[in-house]
Amino acid sequence: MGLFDTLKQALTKTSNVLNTDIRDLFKQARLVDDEFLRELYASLIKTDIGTTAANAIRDRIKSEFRGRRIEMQVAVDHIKQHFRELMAQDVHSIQIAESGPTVVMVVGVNGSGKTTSIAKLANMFVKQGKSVVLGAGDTFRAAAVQQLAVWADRLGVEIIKGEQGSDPASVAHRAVAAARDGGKDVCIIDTAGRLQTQVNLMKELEKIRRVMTNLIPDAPHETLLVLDATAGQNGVSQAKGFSEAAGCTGIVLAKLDGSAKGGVVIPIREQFSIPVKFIGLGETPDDMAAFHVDEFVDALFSDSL
Ligand SMILES: Nc1nc2c(ncn2[C@@H]2O[C@H](COP(=O)(O)OP(=O)(O)O)[C@@H](O)[C@H]2O)c(=O)[nH]1
Ligand SMILES: [Mg+2]
Repeated sequence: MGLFDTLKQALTKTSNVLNTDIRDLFKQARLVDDEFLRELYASLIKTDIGTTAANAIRDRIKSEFRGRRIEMQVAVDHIKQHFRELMAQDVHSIQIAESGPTVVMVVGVNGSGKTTSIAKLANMFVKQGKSVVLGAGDTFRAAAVQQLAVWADRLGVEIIKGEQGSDPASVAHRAVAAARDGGKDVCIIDTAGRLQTQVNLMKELEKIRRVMTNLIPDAPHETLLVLDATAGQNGVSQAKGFSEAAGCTGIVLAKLDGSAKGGVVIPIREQFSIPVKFIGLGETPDDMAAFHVDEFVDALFSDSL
């Protein structure tokens, strides 16, 4: 299956909502009146694009077409164009270190998809011919270390672990040192889930960063915030505070395949100054794609093209 088909399949839940509603809206060419605009707004809102964006799209369709009959294809093309504008960003990959290993730290709340996303990133780097060291910095739960160890084994990459309950900063230190001293290309550090309100855990993140910087002055080169797309708009604003506090440089939007709320990319793009770098499309290491706005919008509306 090609990447676009994978993306399209992963976005089925969201695109079903959009396309079913849109097809229903346009059983025949529709007069753009208040009723039509209300229905359009309601279907947009279901995908979690947020009220600001849904209002903006409705108002633009209103000002362009009010009182006229509109064909579905014309309306879809306009809506897609609005989506593209609201999501607009360049494609971003991982920022690579100028010399020495690239250090990537992965943060977010519990269960958002951090460890799985690390397996996907490691897989991507291995396929690029790069050597990878993982740091099992979620020392809270033995199962978390085990989960990462299983991925490391399957992907054939090195892993640095600590005892359960040990200092995650010390694991991060050993992992970054192993990558530097072993001449590895990439070091990815897992962390325990946390909330911005957990002051000690936020201080712990700072400590993890500090030990990395002590070893490699410009590390971490990338701090990825993993967000769970099934949560939709809930939590986007809290995540923004977290992202700023943790110095995040990019977003991984995981679990898009399980979500009908794929429109959440819009409030994420509205509220975050950092780009969406990758999207999670399933549970295996291959189920990740770089985030391309045009491709994403095409996949969302693929059934009504
Ligand atoms: N369907 C789907 N499941 C995912 C994705 N990413 C993670 N998961 C699942 O979400 C659950 C939590 O993921 P995990 O990586 O352990 O989250 P963590 O607590 O943030 O490390 C696991 O069951 C993963 O298999 C994704 O992109 N799609
Ligand atoms: Mg984890």
